[in-house]
Amino acid sequence: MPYENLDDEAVRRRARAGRTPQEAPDRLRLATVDGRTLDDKDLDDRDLDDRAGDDPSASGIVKPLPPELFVEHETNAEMRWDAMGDVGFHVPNDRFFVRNHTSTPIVDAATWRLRLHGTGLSAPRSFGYEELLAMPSVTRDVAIECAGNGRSLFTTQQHQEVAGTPWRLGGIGVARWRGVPLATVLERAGITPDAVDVMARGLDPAYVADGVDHGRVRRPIPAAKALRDVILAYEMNDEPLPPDHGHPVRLVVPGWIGLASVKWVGDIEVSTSPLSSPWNTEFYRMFGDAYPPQGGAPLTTQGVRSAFELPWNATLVAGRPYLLRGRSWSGNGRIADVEVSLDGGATWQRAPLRGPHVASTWTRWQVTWKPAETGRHFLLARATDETGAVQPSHTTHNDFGYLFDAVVRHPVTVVSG
Ligand SMILES: Nc1nc2c(c(=O)[nH]1)N[C@H]1C(S)=C(S)[C@@H](COP(=O)(O)O)O[C@H]1N2
Ligand SMILES: [Mo]
Repeated sequence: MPYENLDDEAVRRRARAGRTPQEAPDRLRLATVDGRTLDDKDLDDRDLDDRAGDDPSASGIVKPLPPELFVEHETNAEMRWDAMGDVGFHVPNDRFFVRNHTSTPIVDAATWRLRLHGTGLSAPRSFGYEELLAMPSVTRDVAIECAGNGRSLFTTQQHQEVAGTPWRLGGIGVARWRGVPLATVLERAGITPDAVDVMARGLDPAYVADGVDHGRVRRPIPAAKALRDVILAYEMNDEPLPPDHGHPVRLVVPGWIGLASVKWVGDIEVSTSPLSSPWNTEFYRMFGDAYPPQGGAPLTTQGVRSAFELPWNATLVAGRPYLLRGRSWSGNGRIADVEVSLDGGATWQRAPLRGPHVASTWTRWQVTWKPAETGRHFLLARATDETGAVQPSHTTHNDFGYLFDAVVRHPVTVVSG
């Protein structure tokens, strides 16, 4: 018997076509097994949807941000997980989340140059766009995820205060990136054996917060990581990098917090002594009661996380079979195992994994569920990665709400048919 497929593309298209932009953010539709549709309840924590307003330029993001695909948070836009159902392994460019400290700059590739400098090079060197395109390229599927992804769950699930963009779980995407290995460019620029740090800097406007000018976004990574698997990407999902994602060239740093993947790279400093910036001293470290006063070590890899491809507080009908789908990922490597609980954590079942199963991306899974009892339920997914790291039931608090990796309690409401 065919299970209700919440991902059915045709159903979702019809649902979207029936909605006006105004009502779209809060009214989501699920198909039922016999093809009828059903209005979903409003999001119960709508105040998280910190929309920048109707002016498309207010966010500083260039691409359209239709509310059925994105939730805007000031200069940022998160992907809606419930819109991932009709999407395959890669997130299309027009749906990929955007995290901008300021605004998307328009950079002309024809006049752009990548400048390399610093004590860790035999001499300064620069490259043009066409020169990069002519170098041997690599193509690789990699997830980019914001260190703050899941931040709002510190508040909604653990009742703790945190500062920063209130992402739910949509601050992640997987794309196919093509570009030049950073190692190739560093070697052509004559990186010295004693180089320790490599710091790319963006061409977007300087980041000013609370009256302090922090300069342009930049953050060092160890030379060993830069030489291992970092890509200077100029293509995203077989298209030239779009403006919002770093045109003409960005870093893609597999497994690491999204911040490391600097967009709109203008210059790269290579140094024989450790480099620092506000992004590895003041931000993107753990501060709070559980951490030393100067903060924990600068953040590097992402943790283990899972999400259901469902509206938050979806409405389902008792007695009908549903196919529940989701994805899990880890900065440490492949996902080894996913367990799902459909009764708020009382019992768990293994969720069969489906599709590609590649490190530094996500793994898709699915379970079937025929809800019996009406009322509010919590769906939980708990992933384990190949290093044995498993999602905890609680994440230790930190002031900026980074790296929320706890099992998420996804609310759904079951109504009688
Ligand atoms: N130059 C520059 N690079 C940047 C940022 C930025 O604001 N400016 N944001 C970083 C952060 S915090 C994240 S999570 C990723 C987001 O990449 P995306 O917008 O392509 O999804 O870009 C990173 N690179
Ligand atoms: Mo981020």
